[in-house]
Amino acid sequence: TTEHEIRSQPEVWARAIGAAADGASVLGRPGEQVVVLGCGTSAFVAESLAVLRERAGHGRTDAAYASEWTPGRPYDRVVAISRSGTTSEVLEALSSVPEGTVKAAVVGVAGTPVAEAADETLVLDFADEESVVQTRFPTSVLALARAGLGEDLTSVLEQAAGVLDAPLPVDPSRFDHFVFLGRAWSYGLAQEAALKIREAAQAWSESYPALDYRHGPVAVARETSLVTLFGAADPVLAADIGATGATVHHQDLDPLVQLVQAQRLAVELAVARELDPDAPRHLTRSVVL
Ligand code: F1P
Repeated sequence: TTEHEIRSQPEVWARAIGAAADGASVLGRPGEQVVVLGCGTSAFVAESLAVLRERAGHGRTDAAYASEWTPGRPYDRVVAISRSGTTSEVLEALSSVPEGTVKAAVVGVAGTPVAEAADETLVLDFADEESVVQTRFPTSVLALARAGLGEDLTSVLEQAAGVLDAPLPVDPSRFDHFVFLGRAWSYGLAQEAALKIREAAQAWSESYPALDYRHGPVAVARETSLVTLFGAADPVLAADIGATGATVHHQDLDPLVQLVQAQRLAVELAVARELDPDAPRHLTRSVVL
């Protein structure tokens, strides 16, 4: 299931991009001050989305874990992301949005409590998933957002189709420690990649803003560490990490396509460890309290 959902991404992203013309305004109209909320995977999507929107000049955009957000700073719009549309902390956050602020939601399933609690809802039912572990829903939200911000994603779709037809460039079973580093909007993707490794393969994984990795966390890097750089490669950083004996991995691909590679890595690692990536330990499809 997870593997099928990973493979379907170029096709599903194309639909998401097609939905941007009508749907992207739910994520914020130009000039609005916005905060984006979510839990787990959806919190990382919120982080990436906030950087993309602010950098595109569409207005101040913050991101927060739904469980930690309380109304304080004024916003024009609160955008909640939830594939299931049932996550308790997301519902709780929406219920505390002050009068006069637009409540918006991006969900995988129409008619769910999160969808119903919002004034404006974007339903990406074609990107919804059977798997517990999220793969194509979060990437589709980001593809839609980027298209809505005016990006042409034609080459991103081509890259994604290309990598899915090729074997992974690294054998994950050689490693027992996985680090993902990102910058700007790709930091959210790095966090999501590390979460995939934990969820699907129960392996030790970490994520940091790329240049912060040298400020402490690199102390545990060793020969069995695989450190993947998202976004543009930094040769000095790569050399510093390589000096620890760790393997540094970077592919010259769009960061969203690099996330697809990390999703595949998580599934391959799970299989190598004799785990079923479709049945992650201790997890349910959504957390309802
Ligand atoms: C959020 C989430 C998932 C996670 C797990 C529990 O769900 O934290 O990211 O993988 O399945 O739920 P949602 O609010 O996006 O449905």
